[in-house]
Amino acid sequence: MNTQITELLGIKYPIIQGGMAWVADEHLASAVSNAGGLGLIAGGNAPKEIIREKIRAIRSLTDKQFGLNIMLLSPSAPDLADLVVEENVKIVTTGAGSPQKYMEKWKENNITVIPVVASVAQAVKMEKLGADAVIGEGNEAGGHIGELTTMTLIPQIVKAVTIPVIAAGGIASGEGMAAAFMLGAQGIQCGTCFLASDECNIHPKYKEMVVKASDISTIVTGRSTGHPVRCLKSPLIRRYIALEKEGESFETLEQLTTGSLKNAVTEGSYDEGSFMAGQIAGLIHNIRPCKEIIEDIVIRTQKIIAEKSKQFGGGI
Ligand code: TUI
Repeated sequence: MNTQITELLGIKYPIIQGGMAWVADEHLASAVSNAGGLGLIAGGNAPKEIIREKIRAIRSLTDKQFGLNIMLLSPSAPDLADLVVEENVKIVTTGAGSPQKYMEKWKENNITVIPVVASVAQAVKMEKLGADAVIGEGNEAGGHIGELTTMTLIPQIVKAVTIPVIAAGGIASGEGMAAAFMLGAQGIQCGTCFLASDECNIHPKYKEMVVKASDISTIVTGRSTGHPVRCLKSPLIRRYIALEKEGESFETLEQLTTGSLKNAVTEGSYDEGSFMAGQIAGLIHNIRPCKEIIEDIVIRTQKIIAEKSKQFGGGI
């Protein structure tokens, strides 16, 4: 399955693991990379030295390519931007903002930069700044999201830029990957399906919530504050939504969710956790090794593309 993304990144399958803060450590990232995808360590809000250790640790777990995801809203972002250069990390993805001020330094150091974007304007801006590819993330995704769906965002970005586009948001199967290719993407990024993997070190309660989720199990908080975040429904999230409807202040709402992602990941705290996950959680029913998750997606994609081209391919 060769595409511009497998070529660019030197990987077997064009499947990138999402940069999930608190979740994506060296164990998950190395499992994805060893299975032929691109694993990423998430910087999140972690201090530089903690991430340095994770980068050094992953090198003993895989000899394949891996990357670091930098969440640009984080106070650690400037430190982590330096760290990738210091530790010779060759691939960076960014989220939740523009990496403009780091681009020159990264490009000077031959780092492949792939920003996550949620609109055409952001994608065009990233191409101008020298990004090597962009990840277009639709609002089916978990965590911090934009306005558009994957179905509408991807073809519009593909039309507007010449760099390769990776589709994210709502993809966890061959059907989803095949659809992404049809929309013009050269690869996919998946987060939610890797939450339900053996190698993911989140609390078992979090995995159970993903596996038991249905199509309507997620909800978006923070639309009123301008920080929309998609999570599985839980007591904390219901409290948040109720307060948001009452017009509660930005500060109170922010305070309510401070530390809540950590609560979900490390404690599995049903009452106080933000269990970020995408709308595709309803399709995920088992906890499996990353290798099986990835190979299933690839084989299914190949099978259905072959079937559909037989069905629709000839006779025009
Ligand atoms: O970043 C994500 N998803 C995330 S980050 C995160 S940690 C967090 N926790 C609590 C509150 C907020 C964040 C959880 N999930 N996805 C990538 C993504 N990036 N989605 C949307 C964007 C984005 C948004 C605005 C990218 C760029 C942008 O603006 C660029 C510009 O030009 O200003």
